[in-house]
Amino acid sequence: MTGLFITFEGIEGSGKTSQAERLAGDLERDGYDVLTVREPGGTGIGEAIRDLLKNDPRGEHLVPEAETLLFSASRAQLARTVVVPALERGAIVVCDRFFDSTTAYQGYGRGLDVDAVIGLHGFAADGARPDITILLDLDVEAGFRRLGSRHAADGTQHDRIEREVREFHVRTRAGYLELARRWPDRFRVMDSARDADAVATDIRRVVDQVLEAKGLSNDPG
Ligand code: T5A
Repeated sequence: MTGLFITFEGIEGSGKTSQAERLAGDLERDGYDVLTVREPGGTGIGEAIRDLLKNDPRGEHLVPEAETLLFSASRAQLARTVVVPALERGAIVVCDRFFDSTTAYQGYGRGLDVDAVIGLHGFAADGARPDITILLDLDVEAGFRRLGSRHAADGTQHDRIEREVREFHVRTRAGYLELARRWPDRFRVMDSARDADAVATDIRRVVDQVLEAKGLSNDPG
């Protein structure tokens, strides 16, 4: 696959959506062919699964294994119909969460066998593997303070996973950091407690290095 696959990961409120949108906008302005997607979702089927996983009362009865497979099912649809075709045409794909979310949340957070969860990813993702994964690391309390402000501003409520106990989110954060240690070439850990502009500058620097290394940079300088 000739394009560049960038994923954003982190706990609730760590700033993935804001930073993914910002990076995609900056790259588009610089003339790159960019596609932004999110997980779960990004396709009609994926968005239906997203609703079931986040907001549908029937989701309250999901067992962890079924939850894992539903996230993987959304990914299977997104990878084959959107991500892989875009990478094959040479685009930059910016994805707000991908398979590392399943390892962190369902593996470490729920306590499933981590290597069994990782074993699902190749099949679900059709072999798509991020070139670079930006892990926005943030303290759980700080993430929930940000989410609280956003929910107060837009009148929304915590979804099913946001309502999980604090320890679940602490395990998930620690799991992400473990994954970053396991795949240091792919992960870049950013301190997301900082000002959003500072985080965005660091992200762009990292992405420019990867574009350069893959021979995809359109910067003549
Ligand atoms: N999930 C997902 C799994 O359990 N397994 C899986 O395999 C997958 C794929 C998805 C849920 O599903 C779970 C994880 C999630 O619980 P979602 O709505 O996509 O649900 O949830 P999140 O991805 O967590 O999105 P959030 O919107 O909750 O958080 P973000 O994207 O990390 O944060 P963002 O950018 O929306 O920012 C939150 C607030 O903080 C502010 C923003 O303006 C916003 O108000 N903010 C900052 N404030 C100060 N300083 C900064 N640096 C800031 N950056 C952002």
